[in-house]
Amino acid sequence: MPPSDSLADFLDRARVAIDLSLERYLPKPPHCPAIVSEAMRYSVFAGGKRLRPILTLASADAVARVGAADLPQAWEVAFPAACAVELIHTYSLIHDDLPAMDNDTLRRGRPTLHVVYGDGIAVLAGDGLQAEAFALLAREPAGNQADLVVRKLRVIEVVGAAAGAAGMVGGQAIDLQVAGQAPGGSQGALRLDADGLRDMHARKTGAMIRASAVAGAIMAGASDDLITTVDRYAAEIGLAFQIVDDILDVEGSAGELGKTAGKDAAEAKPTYAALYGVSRSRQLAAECAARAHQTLVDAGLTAGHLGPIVDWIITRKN
Ligand code: GRG
Repeated sequence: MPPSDSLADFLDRARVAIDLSLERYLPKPPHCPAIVSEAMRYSVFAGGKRLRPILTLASADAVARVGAADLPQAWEVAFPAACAVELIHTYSLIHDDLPAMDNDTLRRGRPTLHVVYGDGIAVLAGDGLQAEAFALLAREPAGNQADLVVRKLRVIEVVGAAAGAAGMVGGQAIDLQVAGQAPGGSQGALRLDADGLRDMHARKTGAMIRASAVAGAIMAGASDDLITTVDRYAAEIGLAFQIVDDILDVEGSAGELGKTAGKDAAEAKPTYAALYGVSRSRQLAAECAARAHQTLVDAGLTAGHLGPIVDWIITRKN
């Protein structure tokens, strides 16, 4: 990426390249049954923002700009990880929309996958996307140089932990308990205070956002200190992302969001908007954004797109 490109240019180019690679990486007949290939593609190419893969690429790019790697090479080497985190994210949305979970019929502006293909194929498409993600992380970039293999293994560990029981799966389990859809303790549905809400979101949404950014830094060859910086930055934007998501659920329309609006309030879900009100929630998101920027400044990681991405997350409308 040329040093002068704007965030809008970066997002455009990244999205085109991500979509081309996702198409190439996803299996198709005769390697898999047509229905699995079609179902995976239905959700993967439904028009998501690509935030997580963009974070992977932007982290690799930022790390390269402070000299840890060659710029075009950093982008190339981080690409499979960028695509893998989007596959895992898409799987999580497919499963989240199932009747057994959030039971939603609209996602990314389209009927949800189970509405079109049925619950069974939706479960399998999600399972398949997750498995394909880890196969991709292990396979690419190809090569048996010790350094590359070590980076790939580290990314597999980071992404696996973020997607797993301590991360996204754990957060989703808490969400089910809160919704009264899983045993939540002696009192019925689990109730969350502010710390509990933060913890649930740190797992459910935050863990994969952190892993996406950290994966880019690792693949680009960042030092442990830089990886820690990227992780701290991503923890702040992960929380900001969730707070904004809660505000958008109150203020956005289904047309803008591409998903059902007003669902949190209708189901009396604990959200930042419900707990703090919209105005205080906006302040909290702005505080996260300020801390994310400061983290970059303190580590001298201000060149590139990580800073502008913070502002995109705060001002997004979908
Ligand atoms: C099923 C294990 C499992 C986990 C599901 C991510 C998730 C966990 C559920 C999604 C529920 C939800 C709407 C959470 C709010 C934040 C969020 C993850 C929104 C969707 O992410 P975006 O806005 O979506 O990045 P796009 O479609 O742009 O990729």
